[in-house]
Amino acid sequence: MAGPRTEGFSFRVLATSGHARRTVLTTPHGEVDTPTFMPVGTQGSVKGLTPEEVAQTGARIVLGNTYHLWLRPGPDIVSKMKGLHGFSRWPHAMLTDSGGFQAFSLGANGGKKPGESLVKLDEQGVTFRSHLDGSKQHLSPEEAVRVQGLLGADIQMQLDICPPGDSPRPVVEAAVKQTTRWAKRALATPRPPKQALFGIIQGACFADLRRAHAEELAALDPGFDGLALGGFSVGEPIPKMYETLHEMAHLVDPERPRYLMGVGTPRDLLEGIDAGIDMFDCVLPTRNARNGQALTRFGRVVVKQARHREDERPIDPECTCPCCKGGYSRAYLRHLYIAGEMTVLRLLSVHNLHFYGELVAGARAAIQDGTWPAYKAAAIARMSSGED
Ligand code: PRF
Ligand code: ZN
Repeated sequence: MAGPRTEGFSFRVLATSGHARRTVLTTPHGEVDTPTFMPVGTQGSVKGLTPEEVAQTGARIVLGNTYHLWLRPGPDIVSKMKGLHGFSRWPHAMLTDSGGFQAFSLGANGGKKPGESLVKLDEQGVTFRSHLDGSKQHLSPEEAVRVQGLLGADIQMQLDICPPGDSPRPVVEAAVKQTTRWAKRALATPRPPKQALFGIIQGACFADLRRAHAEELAALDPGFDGLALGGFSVGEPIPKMYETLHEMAHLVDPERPRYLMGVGTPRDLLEGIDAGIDMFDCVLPTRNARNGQALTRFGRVVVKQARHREDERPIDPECTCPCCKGGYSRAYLRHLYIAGEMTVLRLLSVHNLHFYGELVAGARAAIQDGTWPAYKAAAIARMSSGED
């Protein structure tokens, strides 16, 4: 078996319930209790919030994006400013995504002429045009490690290939093989000490490809510090994602953290945890907040709706977040939203991240005290009750 890997990191499983796990991931910037949710700070900031506000939602690890920070302000500036931790003043753990996935989704809009083919893939890496100024950029597995080294997060992700959710099997097989070749190159590239590296399993909804890829990546030596599942929530039917997760996530090396990338809704988190996932990230809670949507134990509250015009209740009377506990009424939040005041976007972001934080904290407690199946069932039933 591949031995323990990066200095400053350790991983312990404290309790299990079925495939669900309660674990602790130790990083140079503190311990992360899992299952955990990582708020997304794409450009070095969780949109609208200060690091203190993010930490108050219960988050102890956030995600940054290599793609964005590489293009602006550039890794050399971030490095000179004491890395992403020093630059952004986030004191807890941090992970950066490798950039390939964002190059595919954003670089696709970076060209000067509409319809121009903008993202090119070859053995070396990904060539794309910056969505900021159209300039040509190239990202290789080695460059992704180098840039993430300068950014200095606790955890790096390898460069990978994420095919669209409806890709035929041969396309997915090619993406898996390419991702393995890049995994080896990423592991062979020197990186700063005390910086972990996670591998990424692809394979879309072909459970057999996923299982084989998980084994192949887990067998690499020197090994990855964690294994992620990429390529989910990219257009495939949601029940298919759940089915595939349940068929393979628990088979990913149990001695390493398992991270489901870019997923998802509260229901997705519950299903992912049940399948054996430890870590999640998604823009959904913060992006929906900025679109005026609060996520609650009872489902969504769309703040701009006329039915909230004279509603004195907070978003969720039982929520302990600064927005709900602070007594801000739905009527006031609706007014702010319609008037275009940014305060409401901050308040809803705080509420949504707090809700996600409570959801995973509740899952941790339930796994530990043996009530996980009941916790999951009750949370799902409540969310779909539509009651508010
Ligand atoms: N790969 C990487 N980042 C990602 C994904 C992926 O497949 C996804 C897919 N849900 C989100 N973010 N590197
Ligand atoms: Zn709240």
